[in-house]
Amino acid sequence: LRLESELRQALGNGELQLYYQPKVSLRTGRIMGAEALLRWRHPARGMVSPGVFIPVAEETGLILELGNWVLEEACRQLHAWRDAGVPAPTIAVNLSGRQFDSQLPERLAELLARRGVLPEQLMLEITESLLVRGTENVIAIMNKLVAMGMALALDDFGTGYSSLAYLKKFPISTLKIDRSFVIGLPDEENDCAIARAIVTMARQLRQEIVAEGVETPEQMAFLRGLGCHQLQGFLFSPAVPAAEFEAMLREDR
Ligand code: G
Ligand code: G
Ligand code: NA
Ligand code: MN
Repeated sequence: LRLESELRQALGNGELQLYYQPKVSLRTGRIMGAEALLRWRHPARGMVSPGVFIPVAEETGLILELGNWVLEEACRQLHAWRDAGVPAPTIAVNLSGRQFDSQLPERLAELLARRGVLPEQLMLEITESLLVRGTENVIAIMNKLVAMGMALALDDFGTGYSSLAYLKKFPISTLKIDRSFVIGLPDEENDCAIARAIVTMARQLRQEIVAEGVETPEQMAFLRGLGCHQLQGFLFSPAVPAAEFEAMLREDR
């Protein structure tokens, strides 16, 4: 309960910040975009992990306000980068299932127009639980977002109850292989088999494939061998503040 009211205050206090973790092309080594990850700098507790406060926000419904703040902030940043002449990356924002209501497309259209951001610059990361819910309504919302020009990525792939068969049903263009399958590469046979199966089938379904949690050159080499497209992880960079990501972008171009 304390955390909830403190989080509510944090929203207005400027204690929240977006950090950016680069996604790197395996082919060119260049930065293709970044995932925006929430950080909460609490005045007394220090850095509170989203792993702690996102579940609280989801239970209390505060995730709607929090999610709107994240979308607003990502678009504000994209606009600021454009004004500063920084080559525009694609920023991926995590969406909770509860944010996925029928007003989402209109809200996003308004936000993009107000901030002067192209829909192609915003990617939305969703999780498998949304697909399992899989109602006609969810599909209709996804189709609208894609028709507007935004790309949808499926996060933490392989950890939930969906399967590769789901990918046919939903307009998803990017698949993110969960970190838990990347950890054991290339020594754990099971992880290798799972990663290989995901990449092989996803490539045939014309999906862009991003591997998460890449920490070692050996993992990178294995994923390259499989034909994975993009990598994200500590091997390249953790999530960093906007200014630091901007410096990485300038150096990259
Ligand atoms: O950034 P790590 O840095 O600790 O993130 C932990 C978890 O919190 C991840 O599962 C991540 O998807 C989630 N998360 C981080 N930022 C956001 C956000 O803006 N919205 C939602 N819904 N989840 C987020
Ligand atoms: O659930 P989601 O995939 O959105 O969360 C991403 C989480 O993974 C964040 O907590 C982020 O800080 C963390 N992360 C990103 N790259 C790495 C990595 O290379 N190794 C580890 N251990 N964690 C990572
Ligand atoms: Na994510
Ligand atoms: Mn993930």
